[in-house]
Amino acid sequence: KFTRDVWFTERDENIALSLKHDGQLYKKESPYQKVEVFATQAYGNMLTLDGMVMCTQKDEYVYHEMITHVPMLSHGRVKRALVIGGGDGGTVRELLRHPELEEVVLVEIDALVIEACKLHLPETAVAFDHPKLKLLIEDGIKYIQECADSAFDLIIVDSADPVGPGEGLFTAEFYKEVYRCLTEDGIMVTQSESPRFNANVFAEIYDCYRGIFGADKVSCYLAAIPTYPTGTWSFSFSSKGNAQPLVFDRETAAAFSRKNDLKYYNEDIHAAAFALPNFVKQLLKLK
Ligand code: PUT
Repeated sequence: KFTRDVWFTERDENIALSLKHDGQLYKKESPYQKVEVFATQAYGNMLTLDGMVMCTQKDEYVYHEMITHVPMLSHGRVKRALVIGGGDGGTVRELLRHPELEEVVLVEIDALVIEACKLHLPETAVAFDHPKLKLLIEDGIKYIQECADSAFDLIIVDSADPVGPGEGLFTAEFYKEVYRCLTEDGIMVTQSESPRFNANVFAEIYDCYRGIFGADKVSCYLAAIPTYPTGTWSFSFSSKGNAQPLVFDRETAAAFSRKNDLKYYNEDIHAAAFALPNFVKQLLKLK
């Protein structure tokens, strides 16, 4: 019997990532971007924005556990957290596992991202009705400009890639506002692209964070995410005060990981994620 293979391909100028799929489950154009969901054979349903992979059912846990539990366990007393972007819901799902959090504000610009994920990635879009969550459909840049000083202990920039509506989330003006809105011991964490695939953007944004937070206050950590181009993905950890990513309670982290049956994060991964290969150190101009 003849069957035609159908592939989704995320393309750059000289590299591509392809996943075979059984069909497109969702396709709408919002004022900001093209929002699509494909039923991939290897990784389950997959959200893409303007042709770029945002998350898949089978590996989203890596990204969402690492962008949340590393800062939460490093700080230890986060009461108020802000997530900018993150309309798939995975980041707030993970944050809300921490009982010490009193409020999480999620600011997503595009209601269609939430709609697509509620329909087709129900495991990530699972916490939108949580009583501690305040969900706002608005521009994260405008929100942060109008946000009060020192309003949040943790700000997570869970952006798409730096094209389209995500572009403004990669500017010094934006990060200066984030700094202002953090409490004095607050932490900013961002997804900071791939040091292999997006080496120039990667190096530039770390220079930018250091200019705002101070050279010794910014760290990079890595995780293996198979459906992002090259599989090597990075996160930045910037501290306004004295919170340090490697000063955390290993027993608390281990117990948290066990209690929540996490699939990626544990106390060893937390520490090991900050060990950087030499090519990454060179990009970051570290010794
Ligand atoms: N928040 C999704 C990150 C995008 C990676 N390509």
